[in-house]
Amino acid sequence: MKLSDYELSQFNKDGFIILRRFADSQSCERILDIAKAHLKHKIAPIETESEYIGEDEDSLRVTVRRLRQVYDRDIVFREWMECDKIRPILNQVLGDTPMITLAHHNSIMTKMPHTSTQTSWHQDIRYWHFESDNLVSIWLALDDENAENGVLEFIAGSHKMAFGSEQFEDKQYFSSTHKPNQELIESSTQTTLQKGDVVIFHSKLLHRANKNRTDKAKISFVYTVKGEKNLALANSRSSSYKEIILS
Ligand SMILES: O=C(O)CCC(=O)C(=O)O
Repeated sequence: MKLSDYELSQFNKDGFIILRRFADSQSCERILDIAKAHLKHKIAPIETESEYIGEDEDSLRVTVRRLRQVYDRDIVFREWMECDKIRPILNQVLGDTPMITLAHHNSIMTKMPHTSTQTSWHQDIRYWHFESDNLVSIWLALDDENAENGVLEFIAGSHKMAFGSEQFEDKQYFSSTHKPNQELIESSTQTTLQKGDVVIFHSKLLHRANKNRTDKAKISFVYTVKGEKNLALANSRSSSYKEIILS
């Protein structure tokens, strides 16, 4: 499967593209079953909400924000990340042979009802260390995602914009109180995803997500690929994990 010239130009312009019903329902269910078992037992390595927001949390009521390092957890996760169907599309958007980097997004991402927090505007590349920004993340909706349960929101075209350091606050979040940012934020797009939809988005694209205001956990899969020629910088976190070529 490949993107049409129009779809590719839309990706290049907007910095993201949605592939509707890309994964079948059975594959989503298989991933969900394993993910739920790992979430239930809080199997390490995990990121918790308290780590993420920098607050203490009652250890008995830890909210898992993401299961990390899923590639090495189960064949079901690996099969999704290495699936043949998406490789030609990744090749097109990267203009290079895709290579999975296990250092960063390699996760089952959760939004637990009420206890998960919102994620503020940010670019994923802020803590990543590569020679260039030629990386994309692949988000798979394992169930429906919408405004109520904290679907991703994007600022289309922001992957091509140059920003000054004054536009960011602590932890390199794009400030929503800085006046010149506000017009851009108002132009943001909120997606609606159904089970099996995939979003591919650029590592510099500004995005955010709300809390989950429903009573059901939202569980998604996200992993990152880079162009093969885009090398991770030596002695950084980005270079300290395995990479898998998707030729
Ligand atoms: O689901 C969310 O809260 C967004 C996650 C996200 O953007 C990230 O971890 O980079």
